Amino acid sequence: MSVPTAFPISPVLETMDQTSINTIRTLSMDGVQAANSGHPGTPMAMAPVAYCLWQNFLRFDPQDPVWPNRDRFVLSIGHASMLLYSLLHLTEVRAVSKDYETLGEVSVPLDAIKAFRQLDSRCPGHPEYRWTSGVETTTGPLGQGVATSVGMAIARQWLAARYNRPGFEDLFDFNVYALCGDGCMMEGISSEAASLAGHLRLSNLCWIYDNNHITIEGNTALAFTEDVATRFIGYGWNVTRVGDANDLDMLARAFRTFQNTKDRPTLIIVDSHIGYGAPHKQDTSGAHGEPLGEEEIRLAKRNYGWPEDKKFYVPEGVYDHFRQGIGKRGKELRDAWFERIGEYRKHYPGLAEELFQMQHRQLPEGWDRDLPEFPADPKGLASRDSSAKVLNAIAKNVPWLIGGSADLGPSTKTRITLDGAGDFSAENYAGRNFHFGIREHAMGAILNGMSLVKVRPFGSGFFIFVDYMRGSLRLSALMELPVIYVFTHDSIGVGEDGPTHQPIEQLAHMRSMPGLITIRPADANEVREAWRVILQLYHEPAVLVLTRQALPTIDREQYAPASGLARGAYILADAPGGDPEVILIGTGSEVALCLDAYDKLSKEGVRVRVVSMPSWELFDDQDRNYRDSVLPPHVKARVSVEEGSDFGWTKYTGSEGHNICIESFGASAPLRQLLKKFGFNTENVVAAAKSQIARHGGKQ
Ligand SMILES: Cc1ncc(C[n+]2csc(CCOP(=O)(O)OP(=O)(O)O)c2C)c(N)n1
Ligand SMILES: [Mg+2]
Repeated sequence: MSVPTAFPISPVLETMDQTSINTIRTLSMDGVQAANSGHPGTPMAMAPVAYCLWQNFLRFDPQDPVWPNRDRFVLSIGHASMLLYSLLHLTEVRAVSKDYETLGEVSVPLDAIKAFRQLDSRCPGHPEYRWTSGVETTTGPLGQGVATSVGMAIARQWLAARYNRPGFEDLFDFNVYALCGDGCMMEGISSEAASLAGHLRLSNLCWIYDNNHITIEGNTALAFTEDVATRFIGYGWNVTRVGDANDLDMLARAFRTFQNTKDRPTLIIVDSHIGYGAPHKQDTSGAHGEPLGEEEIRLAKRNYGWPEDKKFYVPEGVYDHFRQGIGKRGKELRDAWFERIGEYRKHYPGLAEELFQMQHRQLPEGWDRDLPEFPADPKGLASRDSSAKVLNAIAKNVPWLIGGSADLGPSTKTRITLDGAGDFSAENYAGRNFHFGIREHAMGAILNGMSLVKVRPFGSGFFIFVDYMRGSLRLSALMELPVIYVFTHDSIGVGEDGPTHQPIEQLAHMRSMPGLITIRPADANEVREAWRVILQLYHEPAVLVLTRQALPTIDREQYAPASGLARGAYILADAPGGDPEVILIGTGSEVALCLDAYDKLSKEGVRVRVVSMPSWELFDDQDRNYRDSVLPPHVKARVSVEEGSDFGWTKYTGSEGHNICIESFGASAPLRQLLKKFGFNTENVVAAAKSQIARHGGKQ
């Protein structure tokens, strides 16, 4: 643990560069100290890097932090949040409303920094998108930020390919910078994302790696000795080094190298000293996760040539210095861009309108006009197949609906087959079909990044592999991004592939996540309605859960229309007079089974209601009257039928209800055998219904 003998001693503050850097450092230290929690060391070390980038390179207008062609800055080391908050404060970034209006006030006032990590402060523990204007994406789970930055870079390439036109070649030319650390580098998601970024030759992407050799447990020698540079060269990246985080000239050179590299992403490896300037904590994990302490702060400030007793001190001229740098440059670029977009609108009114709608998360007029109707058909089709038809009908009218799969497109049927849709690749950034490779976790984060740039992305895979992407999916929900996840092979219905491929607890898992809408449609027409709902989501990601096997297309003349899906659950078939003695509740492939049982029971004179319940979340959102009309509280005899865990079902069936479910892992066998083994047959549903009626005292 070497502590440099000489710190930059500057009794008179040397230059505005140095003063600004030290302001970032000391604000960060003071914020963490006041909160008595947080991570001071990395902001202290990386302040010059962030300063150099923001002040000299970033094309970002603090007055309008949502300008579409701004460069993106992602703080993948979310624990170093004070670094970002200091920058947002010093550059006087303005707050933006949920409707994308720039408000007059600043996003991060000094009081917010003083209230770092306190309830309702604009400076929460980790940067939160939507909560603090200027935060481009929520970070904290290491690796997510860098992976998300790949999605942003991809979306920019796609926007450029579609919307940049002769005379407007630079309409979209923004760069994406992400600051990461050892933790991000160790997380597998960064490898997945970097591999894809290299493959796609995303030259607008720059990761800056804080190579400080320190993580929480101590020196990285404990667990991380790989050669990161060689690894990234292997991915096809341009790799450059800056041997000293304080060397502004070398940093500037590295950023210029990035800007001049036109055929691949760039990794800048920066050697830094965590806790720079703190005499007892520098280069130790002690600088990572706890406040420095009053005395250490005093000594560090002395080393910086800073007034030792001043807290949250912003020397005169610092705000103005930032105004003259990033502020002036950003505003000029932003204003010029809006002038250009006015011109663009004259030349390309259609494209300009698309951009406007996309950037405001609106849908084009008539977006749903080609949605198919599916005729009743006892043989039916798999919901993945009906979904393919619906997806394509929408993709025809929503040009920025783009996405793909983690190497399972032929199985998930998510290919956009329209003429000219094409494949997104390094040679064709205009393609609408994406190949994420077998990288589910990164796919989720990349979808988030794409959504943050406001295209409408979808990603697909086998439902079981949602386990591989939970971290990024959770961030979709936390950030309230309308990302679309299409998951097929949704149950033991996959048959022979066996328990490794048969989801059991995944539905419960999805339903337990706040802010996520999960829909498991029962037939082709419910699939259409599911997509209709999903496209109109504004603040929620959706998980569409589909079958591999065929599902009968329900006769909607006989039973209720599929539009009931929008309310989450609806009465599909009812007892005479709407007065059931037992309710069967099914989802997805099990709804047909409920209808069979309904037929049988009705013939025996039992008064049955069948409720199709494709989405718990949509149902829970309905008013009490509606919910009670579907599941009348006095009807206690209830049976749920779902090929998965019963976890949570008692919410609808009551503790005295019956849940036909699967409480173990599945098994490898043809579906017919599995249905028998796990009891998914009409006899079982009928028997459960009768025993429920008996249990609850017969006719009710
Ligand atoms: C996925 C994930 N795992 C664990 C953590 C907890 N954590 C926060 S910071 C950190 C160490 C990070 O080390 P590094 O990235 O080198 O940052 P530095 O300490 O150098 O700032 C860990 C393990 C986390 N935030 N995210
Ligand atoms: Mg580190």
